[in-house]
Amino acid sequence: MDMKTVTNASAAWWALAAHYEKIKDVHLRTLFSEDPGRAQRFSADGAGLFLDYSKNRITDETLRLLFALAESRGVTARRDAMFRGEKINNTERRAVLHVALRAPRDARIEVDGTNVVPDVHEVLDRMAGFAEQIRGGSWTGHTGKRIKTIVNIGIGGSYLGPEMAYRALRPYSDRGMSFRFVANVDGADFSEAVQGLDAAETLFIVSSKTFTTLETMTNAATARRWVVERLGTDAAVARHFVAVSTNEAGVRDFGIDTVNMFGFWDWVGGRYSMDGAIGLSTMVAIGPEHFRDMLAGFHAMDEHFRTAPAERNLPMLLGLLTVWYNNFFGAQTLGVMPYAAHLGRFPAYLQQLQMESNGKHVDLQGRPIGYQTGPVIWGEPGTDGQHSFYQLIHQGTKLIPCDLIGFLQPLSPIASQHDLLMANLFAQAEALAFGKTAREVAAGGVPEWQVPFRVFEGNRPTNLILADRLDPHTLGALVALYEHSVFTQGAIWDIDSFDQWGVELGKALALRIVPELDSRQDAALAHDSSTNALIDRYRRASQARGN
Ligand code: G6Q
Repeated sequence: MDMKTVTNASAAWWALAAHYEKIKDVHLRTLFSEDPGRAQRFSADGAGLFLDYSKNRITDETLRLLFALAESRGVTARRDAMFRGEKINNTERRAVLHVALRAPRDARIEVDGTNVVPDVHEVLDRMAGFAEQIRGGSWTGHTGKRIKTIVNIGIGGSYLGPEMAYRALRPYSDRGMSFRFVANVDGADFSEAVQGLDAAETLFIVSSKTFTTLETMTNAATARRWVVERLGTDAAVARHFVAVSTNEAGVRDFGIDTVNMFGFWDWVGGRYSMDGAIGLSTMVAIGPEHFRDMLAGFHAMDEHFRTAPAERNLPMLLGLLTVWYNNFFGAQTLGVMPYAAHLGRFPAYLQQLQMESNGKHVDLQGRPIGYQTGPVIWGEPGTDGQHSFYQLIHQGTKLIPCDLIGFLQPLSPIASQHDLLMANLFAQAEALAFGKTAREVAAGGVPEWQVPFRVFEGNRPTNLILADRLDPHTLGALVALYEHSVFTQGAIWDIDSFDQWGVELGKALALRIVPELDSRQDAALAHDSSTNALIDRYRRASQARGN
């Protein structure tokens, strides 16, 4: 617990710290045996998702104190300010309105006195028109062939959401088409993505909010050369490239007709943008109708977050539980394990959403913070993780709260395996919570000397999130659940969850070193001795390979 260094902690914070001292050694076994109504009381529904949070190390008193903390930190007031379009992204002086991307046509959300909802729907309608042309075959490539493959070029927020959503919703996608993603500036990423493709049937979506990002611009230029070399003319670019961006001039300079540009706005952060134009590849894959179902799922969770009382408010509960473990139990990480192969990239998506948003060291006034902010997020699909790192969660020395996500209905035609998948999910949550005592182990006939190795302490907290099936609506609700959980955490910690100065730094740093890597350069290097030596070693290797 890092309370000792908290300088501006409220009474609510200190009350939680005192409560932690009382509860820290209480076992979930005791909490369950003393309270038969626990599972029912500590569960809630919203936007088609069911959350069982009873296997957390909490009591009614914990919740009461966490809600008091939220109240004292003004979480609901800040939430309402976000929905009203106020400029709550303090350091960039911007509104934070990803909720407007999924607002219904007749909603009204103003930024600087202008209702932004009609603009959102104008872009969505244009995206739908484009998606239909591609899917229906009326948009053809330069040689008149139908487009069969879409390659999304983008990185960070312009990549992780589209790739995650495509994988998650593949069963709803047009199986006659393929979708590939290029993010890394490593040329291998591009080469692999275009392996075996016919340029005449390939369309690139260059996705970049700024249209200046080094990786994306480099890959886009490579793609352009790849198309022009194969189709023999610059004129091919018009039929094989479209752009998603806020930078019209940049798109035009690249040679893409701005008729084929799909815009968004500075009030949409990159990691909050998969439900707008950045989701163009998703819309082409699953079609406009399914995309609208996904937006409806997002919106349903927005409404739930906006209106449900704290004790039934899923994002609020998830956010507060994260704070509980992060700041009072000293948990450094949070595991997210989807029991669904289609959600293979969901942990990576959440990693950016959470860690870029809440990995901050100063408060909204720029003052250093004396408490822990965002945890490390990580995870892999169950059941795969069970055969690798779950060991440490069960029997290691660290406390790792986990969110386990499952679906009642299978998506796969091999439905018979679904029982096995779900049995694993329920069994893991049970084992993590209740463990196995020495007496239970010994009763199984285990030799005495082996007993300590086979004891499971238990008391490992989990949230269990269940939905009927993984479909577009559910995915939208699930992503919005985490967006608003992140929001809740950020409001408690009094940080700006919507800037990303750490990313901006990375964008600038490499540019200084690029020219220094040229092996013909022999100008003295002015970095530290380690960086100088590394650059020098690279130059020599380049010389050796004749570059
Ligand atoms: C997201 C971040 C970051 C961003 C990428 C790509 O919130 O700002 O991940 O999405 O750096 O930026 P562009 O879309 O401008 O290329």
